Amino acid sequence: MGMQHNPGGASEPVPSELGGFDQKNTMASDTVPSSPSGPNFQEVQHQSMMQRCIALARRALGATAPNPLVGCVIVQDGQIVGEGFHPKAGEPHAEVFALRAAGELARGATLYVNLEPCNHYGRTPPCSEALIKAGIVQVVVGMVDPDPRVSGRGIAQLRSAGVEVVVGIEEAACQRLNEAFIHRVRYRRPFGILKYAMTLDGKIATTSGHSAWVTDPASLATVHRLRAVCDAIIVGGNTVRRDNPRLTLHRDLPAEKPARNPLRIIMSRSLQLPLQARLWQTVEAPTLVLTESRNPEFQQYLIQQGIEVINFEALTPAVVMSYLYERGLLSVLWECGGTLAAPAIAQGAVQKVMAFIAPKIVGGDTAPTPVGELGLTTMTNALSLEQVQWHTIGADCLIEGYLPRRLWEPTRL
Ligand code: AOF
Ligand code: ZN
Repeated sequence: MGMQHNPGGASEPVPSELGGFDQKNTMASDTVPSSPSGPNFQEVQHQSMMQRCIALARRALGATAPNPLVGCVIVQDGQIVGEGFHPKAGEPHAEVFALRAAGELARGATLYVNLEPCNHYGRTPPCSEALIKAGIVQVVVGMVDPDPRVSGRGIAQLRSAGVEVVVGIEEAACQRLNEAFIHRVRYRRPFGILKYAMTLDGKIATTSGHSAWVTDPASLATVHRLRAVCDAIIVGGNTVRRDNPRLTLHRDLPAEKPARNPLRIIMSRSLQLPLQARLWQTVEAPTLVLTESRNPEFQQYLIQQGIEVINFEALTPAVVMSYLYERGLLSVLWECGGTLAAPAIAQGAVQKVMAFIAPKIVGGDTAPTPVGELGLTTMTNALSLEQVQWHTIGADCLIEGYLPRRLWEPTRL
């Protein structure tokens, strides 16, 4: 006891999305609220420690696929005696790291974890049993695990062993942290984000195709941070031909947070792609080309440069998302132009939209726009985003929101 009460230490994520995608990347309170004065003391402590679990979990953002982001804190007599997070699939779960750190001090302690402890033998043994064995007497859980292998059974086992279990602390924040994992488990697809940058008059490039840069450097830095927390970026052949992008994080990330480049994916039916392109350099990040064109010479040319090529009968956004689910991806960032963005939306490959808007006007009747033909003829049919948030980034504005579920949720029979 005697530690400083600091419930406000929890960070306000800005912008908040995708695993609590966090611009400031600050750490939540590392102290347990002190002085048990008033009836809300315990609730404040629970919330504060759960926020700390979330902050710990975020340290592995972008590295855990197909597994969730999980952080864990163990508290004994008002002191944090152990904590940990899940670093990547195949490594121990967050609870195991926290138990190791706490050692004998776990006996009689309370354990906080943002996701229900597992109760199955997967890549690692069940955490519920480890908690019981270590003598944990109370477990505070952020949310029930949507994974059907667990889904309530971890909690039930703890309770049947006499452990007190509290469920649902900071539940909305825990769900947002793992929105990609929840989507993946529930719908057997990765979580899709469509990101684009446009001018105030709705153009993503000039009529001649020039697009560097629509937004200001602060927005670009935000995009790079977003890339770092996604498992893959998808573009179409047009983007490669017109923009010759690198799709990496470049150099603007802090040295203590080394860049983790996601898989760069090009969807190209025709395989009419340039011989020289920045995406063919795979030293910084891997490149995957998805196609339906049997062009053995060009495919061979790509493979020789370390690029993976996968052939499909019919290459569509829906088929690609199903394939990427099988590959174990949690989240996919669509950074394509309007021609690919439209079918991606129509086929349910996009759950969230992040639109950067720069206060610039470029005009041009034929200048490209972010979303191509959707077949909508009346404004009443427009796709209205839900849970919309606005952020200002320098002079730009970022609008983020979720596409209506009816677009992507499979209809139940
Ligand atoms: C994690 N990290 O800290 C917790 C998880 O294949 P496994 O054995 O790693 O099991 C993965 C499942 O374990 C995952 O889908 C989730 O249901 C549960 N909890 N997973 O990766 C953790 N606590
Ligand atoms: Zn576990």
